[in-house]
Amino acid sequence: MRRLSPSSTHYGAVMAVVDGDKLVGIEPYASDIDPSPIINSLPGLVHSRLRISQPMVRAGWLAKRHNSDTSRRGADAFVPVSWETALALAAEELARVRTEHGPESVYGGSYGWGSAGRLHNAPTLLRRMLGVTGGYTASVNNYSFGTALPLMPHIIGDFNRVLTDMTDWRSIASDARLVVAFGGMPPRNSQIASGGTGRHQQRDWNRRSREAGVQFVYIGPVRDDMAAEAGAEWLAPRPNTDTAIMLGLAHTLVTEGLHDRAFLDRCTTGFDRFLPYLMGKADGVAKDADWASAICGLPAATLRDLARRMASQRTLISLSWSLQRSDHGEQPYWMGTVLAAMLGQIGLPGGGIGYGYGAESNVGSASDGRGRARIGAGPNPTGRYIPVARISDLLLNPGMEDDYNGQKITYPDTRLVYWAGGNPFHHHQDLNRLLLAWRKPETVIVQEPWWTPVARRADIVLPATTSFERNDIGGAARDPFILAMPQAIPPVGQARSDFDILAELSDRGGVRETFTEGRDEMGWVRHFYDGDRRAAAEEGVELPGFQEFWERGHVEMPLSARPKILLEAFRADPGANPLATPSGRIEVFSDRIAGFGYDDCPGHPVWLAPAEWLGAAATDRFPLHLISNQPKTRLHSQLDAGVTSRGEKVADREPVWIHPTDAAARGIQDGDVVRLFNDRGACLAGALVTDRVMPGVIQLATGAWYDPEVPGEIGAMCKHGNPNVLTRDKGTSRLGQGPSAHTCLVEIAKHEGPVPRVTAFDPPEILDPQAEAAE
Ligand SMILES: Nc1nc2c(c(=O)[nH]1)N[C@H]1C(S)=C(S)[C@@H](COP(=O)(O)OP(=O)(O)OC[C@H]3O[C@@H](n4cnc5c(=O)[nH]c(N)nc54)[C@H](O)[C@@H]3O)O[C@H]1N2
Ligand SMILES: Nc1nc2c(c(=O)[nH]1)N[C@H]1C(S)=C(S)[C@@H](COP(=O)(O)OP(=O)(O)OC[C@H]3O[C@@H](n4cnc5c(=O)[nH]c(N)nc54)[C@H](O)[C@@H]3O)O[C@H]1N2
Ligand SMILES: [Mo]
Repeated sequence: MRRLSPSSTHYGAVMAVVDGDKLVGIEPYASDIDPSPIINSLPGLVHSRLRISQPMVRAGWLAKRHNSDTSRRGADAFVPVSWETALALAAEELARVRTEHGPESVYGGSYGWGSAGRLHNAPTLLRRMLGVTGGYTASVNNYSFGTALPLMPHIIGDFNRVLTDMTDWRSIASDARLVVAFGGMPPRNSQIASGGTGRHQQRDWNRRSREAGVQFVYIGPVRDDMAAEAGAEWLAPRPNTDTAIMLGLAHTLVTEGLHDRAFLDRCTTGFDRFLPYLMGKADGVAKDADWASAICGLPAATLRDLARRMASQRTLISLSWSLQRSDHGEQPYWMGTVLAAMLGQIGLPGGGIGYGYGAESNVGSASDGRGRARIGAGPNPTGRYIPVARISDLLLNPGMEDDYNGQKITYPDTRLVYWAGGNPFHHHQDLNRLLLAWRKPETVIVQEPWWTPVARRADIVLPATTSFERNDIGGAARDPFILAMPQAIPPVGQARSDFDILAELSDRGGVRETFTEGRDEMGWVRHFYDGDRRAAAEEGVELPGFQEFWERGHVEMPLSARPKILLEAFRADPGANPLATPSGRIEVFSDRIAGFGYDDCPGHPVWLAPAEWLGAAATDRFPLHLISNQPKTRLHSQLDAGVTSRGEKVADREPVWIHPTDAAARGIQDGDVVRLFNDRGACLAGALVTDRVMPGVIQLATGAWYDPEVPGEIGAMCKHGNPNVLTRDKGTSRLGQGPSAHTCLVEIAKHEGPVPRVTAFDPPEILDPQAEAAE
């Protein structure tokens, strides 16, 4: 007998189709006008030979424990063990490392998206367990907007607050005339919301805005990064030159008297200290449209014309998050904000600036997503942390001091790494460097549902359930839906929920109650819903009781009557409604940043040539700029083995988009297996020849499961197409220390000789426990 059970995923709210103990199908929510095809991968993967059937220990580690040969991670076979054994080993190792080396030698920064659900958020639960059992080294910020988070409080205020307050689509459709989108609003990216949504509406808003007369100008290297519905003009500059473009636009505004002096005087500080740089008084170089044109490759006339168009009508500047995931990624965010301030439309309906429209479905949403109580990490007794993308630096350089946002941080000596709900062998840059760093810890524990690249590189592997195998509650920030996630099927194999596993480890540390606060799974789910309900009541919205919600599967919160307009109150009265910046205004010049004394992020926005770009000397060896953007067919590396992702592979590999001119110059044809390489690494991919990517740029989306020809060997070629073997592992600057993946030069060639089989989707070798015991 088939039945339907509501649930939520980052790809959207779903109805699980269940037959007996099995998930046999998946359907989008009836309310979803543009459901994601990614959900179709779920049934096949929830029951799959890639699920980790029971706790496992790497054979070499089982034999020698913390004295094992750590270069065998990824190469050794695994030995199945009982939960008792696995949990005892994990608890003993945590205790040993903390006693011998101190709690800061445990790295629990464990970044990653895990699954939807406000209780079983694996990285948060892990921190909670590590916090109550003695402490650890944490991470701050994220990979998504990891530069904006430390930067923007100096410039405009708390960035999470800005995202919540951003001018919503209703205001854009009704009042904007021109939207200039640096980095686009990729429709594929807006199919995701962390926590899930009952309605994907980005494409619809693009269409409605266009029908209302809004013109879109899209500035970026890949045509598909603006929905066809927007009918945008496409300008394709060299990647990573946005700051130069913005400076060029700003220069035209000043020379033609089009900047809003009154707004700058009233709402910003430091413009006069920036102006000499812009006009060339400071360094003899006027940052005019001709100067910008020589850097970005767009005609100077196009830039001048665009500046005039922006000044003559209600204009919104949109900056994609991708812009700040590049070398000196602080600069386009700062300069974009300054450019918007010069236009003087910040705080007006449909005008000003926004960050990340299209990056997720809930950015620019009309909902403020009130409530949304969720599990917390709790305090960390050590107080130690790293900026999240500095993971390899941490492991490789114990004791080293580094700069971060005006502070000095010292890297602890990491002996144990515990990862839950993330995949660093997907998300981190320069995987060969990570591979070397990964040899440093004596013990690696990974908590995962599947045999992902990181699970294969662990010593102790703890199998986690998926959302369908436990109870939870979903719903994204800034999204109107609160989503019930009742358990649909029993756990697959011996998997246990993230909450359960970490409660057990807390128990072994003698602090179960501190971890659980006396609540079980359903106790927490009810607690969160009650929190949502109370928060709603304070706003005058009455939500149904828990039982009714749980049976119905969701509630949808009403939207505010008036559209949100970013910094509206500030604009109206900056004295009464100051920003959370040092001056209370938008900081064109920041004394605080200038005071840090960083040459890679001085006191006002500047053009700093990226380490790698199409204007660099290194293009003689590596002439193509690699854009490793978010994949259309999966979420990062999640569900790469599923039907939706595999359906779009080319010759079993990740498709690399290459312009016909670049392909022809290398004798590459559509469907060929090609090799991408630079000094950091190499991978194979499947060529997709298309003019949807500009000449000189290739696109290889992130997330193909890392699949080295020789597992464990540093520098081994990835057979499958993981771009992070090519990307650069360097912080954006000493200020943000964010990831800079979008700054990367490569070369590409047709692969010669036999084509190796992709083995990433074969589970690792699993030994017979009996045989091991007899040895
Ligand atoms: N080159 C390049 N690299 C990038 C980026 C880029 O633009 N270019 N973008 C970066 C960005 S913005 C991000 S956010 C990161 C994303 O990086 P990650 O968030 O690390 O990537 P995911 O593939 O989502 O990893 C989540 C892992 O959690 C596991 N998982 C799923 N559900 C559960 C669960 O219920 N419990 C447990 N324990 N585990 C679960 C999944 O199987 C998966 O292995 O990647 C970054 N990497
Ligand atoms: N389907 C799907 N959606 C996702 C995700 C996913 O994995 N799959 N991941 C989610 C996550 S975690 C995040 S953080 C967001 C990220 O959202 P974004 O940061 O917007 O994502 P990207 O896909 O990295 O980049 C978007 C586009 O920016 C353009 N771009 C790159 N570099 C430059 C540049 O220097 N200048 C200009 N002008 N343009 C540039 C490229 O055309 C690129 O495709 O997406 C989310 N949405
Ligand atoms: Mo992200």
